[in-house]
Amino acid sequence: MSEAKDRIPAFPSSPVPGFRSGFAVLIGRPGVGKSTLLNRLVGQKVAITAAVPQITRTRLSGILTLPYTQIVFVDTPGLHRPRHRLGEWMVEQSVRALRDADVVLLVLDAGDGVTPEDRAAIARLGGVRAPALAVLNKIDRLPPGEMVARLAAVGGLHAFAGVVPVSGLTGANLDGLVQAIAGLLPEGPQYFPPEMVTDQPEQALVRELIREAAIKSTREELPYGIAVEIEEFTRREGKDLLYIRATLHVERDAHKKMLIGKDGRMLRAIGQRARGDIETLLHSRIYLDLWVKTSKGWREREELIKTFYPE
Ligand SMILES: Nc1nc2c(ncn2[C@@H]2O[C@H](COP(=O)(O)OP(=O)(O)OP(=O)(O)O)[C@@H](O)[C@H]2O)c(=O)[nH]1
Ligand SMILES: [Mg+2]
Repeated sequence: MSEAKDRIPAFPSSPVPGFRSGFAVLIGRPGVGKSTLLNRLVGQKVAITAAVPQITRTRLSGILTLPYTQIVFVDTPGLHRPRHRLGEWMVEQSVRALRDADVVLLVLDAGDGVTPEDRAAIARLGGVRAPALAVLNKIDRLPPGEMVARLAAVGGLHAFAGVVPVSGLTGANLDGLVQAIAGLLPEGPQYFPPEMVTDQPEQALVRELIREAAIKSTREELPYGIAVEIEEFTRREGKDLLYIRATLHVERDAHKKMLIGKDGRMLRAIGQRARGDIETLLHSRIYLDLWVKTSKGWREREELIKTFYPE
């Protein structure tokens, strides 16, 4: 049993004999669709996604509880070659998650073929004891008739326990994926109550939804240099209103100007976009108070990374 599991008290219930449970860790190069898959598998948006790669920054879980299994999916930042301290920290998050895996899900993009970055991600499986499934995602992008050859090519890359074609976008064959994972998990208890969908506290989900709104509203290099810090999160009694004050940190003054926009238009648009998502998530009216601050070169600064992403 891994250390992580030793710390989690088993939920007091009596699952069926032969119940299987454990951690299924999603890894792969940035942008292959790990977070989209996670959201679809647990039926709720627990991770933010975007058309640009290197979006997920921390490990986070999405929990699927079925009558015969409980799978704790662990989403990770994409495995890539880091260019700054934040990137190194992100890759460390992925590598640490791999150590606790019961099953590894190595995700590939069927539309792209196998890239050198995919090969580098697969090479990371060398030291991992847990069985690995290759998950060939985005099969909706694959021309008809190419599936068999593609599955065979992927199967030849590593001693995978299986190769499973899916689409996180359309939901195709996700049942097949869940069955393949359950078949590789050890027998074990239900670690979490069935209604629990993620290990992230509300404030972390809100922080990410604000970051996603900022990413989707901006372009070029700006999305990568944004970090969100929640400064206040209070329920205004008697008003059915949650007051959230958050600061968007950027690396340069020029970026601060861009994020605020002419007459504050950009920041207002980000706020509107985020507010809708947060209200859906929390089923509550919110007042969102956004600020922008330059935190010079924060992606190279360990102390700031730790402040923005406390463990
Ligand atoms: N066509 C298609 N697009 C998909 C599918 N799954 C994900 N995408 C798209 O791929 C892009 C990246 O998806 P993410 O889920 O953010 O990818 P990721 O692997 O989590 O990326 P990082 O967090 O940056 O490592 C988004 O634009 C998704 O909409 C799929 O099955 N089919
Ligand atoms: Mg992601």
